[in-house]
Amino acid sequence: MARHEQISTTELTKRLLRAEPRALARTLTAIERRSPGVDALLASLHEHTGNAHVVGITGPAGSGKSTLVAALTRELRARNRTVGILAVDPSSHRSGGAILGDRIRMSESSTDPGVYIRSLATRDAVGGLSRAVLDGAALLDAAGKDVVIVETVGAGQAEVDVINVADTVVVVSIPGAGDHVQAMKGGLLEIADVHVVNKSDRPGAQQTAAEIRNAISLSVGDREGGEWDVPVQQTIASTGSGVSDIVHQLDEHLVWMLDHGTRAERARHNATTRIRWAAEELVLHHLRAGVDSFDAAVAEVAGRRTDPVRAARDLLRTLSASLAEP
Ligand SMILES: Nc1nc2c(ncn2[C@@H]2O[C@H](COP(=O)(O)OP(=O)(O)OP(=O)(O)O)[C@@H](O)[C@H]2O)c(=O)[nH]1
Ligand SMILES: [Mg+2]
Repeated sequence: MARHEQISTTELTKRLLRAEPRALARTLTAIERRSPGVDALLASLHEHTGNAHVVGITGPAGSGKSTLVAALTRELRARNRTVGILAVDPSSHRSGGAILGDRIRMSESSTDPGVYIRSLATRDAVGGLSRAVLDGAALLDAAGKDVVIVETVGAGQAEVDVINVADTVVVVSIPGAGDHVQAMKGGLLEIADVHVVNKSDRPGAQQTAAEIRNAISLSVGDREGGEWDVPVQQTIASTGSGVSDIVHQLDEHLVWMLDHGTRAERARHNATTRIRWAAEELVLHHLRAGVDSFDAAVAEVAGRRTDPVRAARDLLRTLSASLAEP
């Protein structure tokens, strides 16, 4: 790496650790694009991570997630906690992040240096987005945010993957969405640490909350002692009603995880995922960069002069040789 680049990485790291908004914005863009140099930057930040409470908020489009995030942010700021927010927009044709930004901007948080908000989108495959979210959350963690909130529209497996980066997963439902409760089974229902029935100013909120409680007990069975008791909380995010209860439940969940070793378990899960992605990327990059040797291997295997496993081993051997270079 060139000397001036090294200096700028050090300087940028300092600014990031001070949570300077421009440095954060620049780095999040680099994370989205997976620009060269971003790995070195993240490497220098890694030792400063692991302190934030990462909260994932998911649920159907329009269920009030952004409104809830804005209300939660107000509650957290009232408790003097700093907040980083990533609004994930997998398709990028919607503007969830922008809407969330508007809500925050309309509120007191707009000029508050204790709040940093950014939407994340990437045209890459879902794995790419998950990785950007993990890296983005780590960045805001290193920047000293006490709570990092990730908002994502929950529809399928892709969102389950994205939200898995969180310490605490909040799933938002709305009244009268019986189909939604059905659809959650085998996915969001089980990964929720806190269920929220938002728009509880509408009819049927109590019934929806009861349906969710019922679905939880059916899927999990009778909880034995030592298991987190998933709360189902009704809120009206637009007025803030019930939101301080959510903050309380988030705190309780964090304490529970620390007491039960679950947080360390999630940290290991997180580390496993990140190592795998990094290794896969190195291998794929190597295979793409070495098109010639890859083509040669294809010819050898097709010509029955070698077999696929031996060819793969040979390719990986040259990879490890190239990694060993300074
Ligand atoms: N009646 C009622 N409306 C609400 C409540 N919370 C949010 N809304 C409204 O619901 C609409 C959608 O809110 P958002 O916060 O943008 O919902 P979202 O889930 O973030 O939407 P996407 O990010 O687009 O998926 C807005 O018009 C909000 O004002 C609530 O508790 N009650
Ligand atoms: Mg939204």
